Amino acid sequence: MLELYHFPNAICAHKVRLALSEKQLAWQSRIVDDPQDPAYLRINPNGVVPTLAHKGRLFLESRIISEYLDDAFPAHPLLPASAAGRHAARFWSKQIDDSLHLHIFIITFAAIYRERFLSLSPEAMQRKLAYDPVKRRVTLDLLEDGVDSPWFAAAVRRFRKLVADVEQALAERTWLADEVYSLADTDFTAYFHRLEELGLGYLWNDAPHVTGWVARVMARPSYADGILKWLTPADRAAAAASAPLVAAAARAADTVVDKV
Ligand SMILES: N[C@@H](CCC(=O)N[C@@H](CS)C(=O)NCC(=O)O)C(=O)O
Repeated sequence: MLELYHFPNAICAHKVRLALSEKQLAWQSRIVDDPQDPAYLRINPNGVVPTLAHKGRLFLESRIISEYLDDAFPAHPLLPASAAGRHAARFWSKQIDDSLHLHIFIITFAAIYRERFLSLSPEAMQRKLAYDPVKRRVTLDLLEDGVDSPWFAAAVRRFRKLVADVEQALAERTWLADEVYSLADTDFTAYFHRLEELGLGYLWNDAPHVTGWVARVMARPSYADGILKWLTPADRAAAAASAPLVAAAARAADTVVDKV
């Protein structure tokens, strides 16, 4: 039996649950309350979700968990058949690990998690701060300045570039990597969902191919199954409450030019 250790509303978990749903796999949900709990750290020493358990082994890292699922369960393939198509799918998803994950963290933290962090005791806050020194610095800056932080402005501009790249790709093919739906589409569904729920859907107002793709991925049963059904009323309310402020800050940030 497949077991997924996850948070209901973590973007990395959205990615894997979308893949599980697209592949029509049965799995057992293991919700992680505290990723720093020693018992969980024995499962995932990085103290993050998701973790997949299968046949007595543990699999870390959302992108390659989804690839593992595709390798282990060939039905309903989620990588294109051609070598070029597989490269294209990996090219998109690699960008998440290279930079987009940090940028979506910046936007989500400024929008939602900052308030929760600020209400923690100093000890609890220390415990939750990332070990990674760069992410720690970014988090401290966001705690200080929220959406006024230059990190927030940089993240918005990174997503503006992503939308332009996706628009160009979708002018040439039906799905992100190829003519077939792939892991690039599952991974980016999670990102576009997060951008939209936090008020940044305006980024693709003038991008008709992106707008069409967003509508198509969100119409797939996997979107409801992998993302929507896991959101609590509190998650939805927090996103809805912050979206207008985030959207206004993002529109302002979009016009700022980085100093060199
Ligand atoms: N590269 C990792 C990143 C994992 C990650 O950062 N997960 C976040 C949620 S998306 C997490 O668990 N953060 C710890 C926390 O929120 O306490 C992956 O893709 O699996």
